Amino acid sequence: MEESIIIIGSNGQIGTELATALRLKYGEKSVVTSDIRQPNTPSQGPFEIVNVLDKELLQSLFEKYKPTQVYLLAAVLSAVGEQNPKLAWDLNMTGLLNVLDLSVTYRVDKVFWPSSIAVFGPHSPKEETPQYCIMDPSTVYGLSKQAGERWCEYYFNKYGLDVRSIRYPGLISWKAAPGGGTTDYAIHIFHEALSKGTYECFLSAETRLPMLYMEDAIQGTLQLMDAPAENLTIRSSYNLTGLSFTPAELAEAIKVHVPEFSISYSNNDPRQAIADGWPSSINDEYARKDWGWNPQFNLKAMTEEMIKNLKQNLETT
Ligand code: VAH
Repeated sequence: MEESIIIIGSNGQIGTELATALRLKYGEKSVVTSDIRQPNTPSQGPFEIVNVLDKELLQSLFEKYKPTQVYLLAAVLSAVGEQNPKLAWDLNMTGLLNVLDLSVTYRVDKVFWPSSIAVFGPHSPKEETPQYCIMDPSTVYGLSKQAGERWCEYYFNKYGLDVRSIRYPGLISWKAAPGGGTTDYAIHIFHEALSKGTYECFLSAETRLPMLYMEDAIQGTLQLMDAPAENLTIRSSYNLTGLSFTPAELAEAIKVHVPEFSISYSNNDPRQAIADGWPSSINDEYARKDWGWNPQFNLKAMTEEMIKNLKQNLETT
């Protein structure tokens, strides 16, 4: 059967690259991108303006395209969410419930919704954080993702909706700007290393966080969505990671390419407290076992890719 895919929140860091990957896989006309405003660059396929909180408008999209797959990526991330907690809760939760409801009504085959390692908190195991453990998130973003995971599992068990989810760690990419998260330093640092030769990091030198290069994240998302439903043992959200590093380690990796690069550290940024409540590393054994997760990019390979592509961008702009 011809796939009809809707991506909600396609202008963001994940959506930009997921749209390209899905259009490559299913054809440009089969993938409808949508967001609250027009994308910065012309869409390579059908695009719709939508607000995930406007259920009627959202329903008109489901009516028009009768989607077989829906990817809900619209969200307020950790740092921005702390500046506007009610908006973060409303958009992240009501948005998800609107999409889950409509996906049941329109018998959507598969739904994807991103969770985050932000669901863990200060009492979660810090190293190799397991799939199941104490989760006491301290940000609105984290608790909205924790609640969202429970709703996804509920809609699977109660309505048989095949909704699938990944707890993304910090995502590193060069194609689209990050969306106001705590791990954004690991992207800003590359831009500043190449443009200024120096970067003031808002996290401390030894703040170790789980991360993932975007190419791995996109491939992993497609792998999960292609996996036979009967293989999936997790219907809340899968732990996933590719690597873990500290700002000091990332700076050393960058210096291999930008020898003159220097890093300094501000010590009063509110994002430090957010990062301190998150895992340093993640155990993603369930993803490896259930659907063959196998990330390709380590710190060296990711740094090479980021520097190479950002340098090309600087030369062509
Ligand atoms: C954030 N980039 O920093 C997101 C992510 C694990 C971090 O969820 O909020």
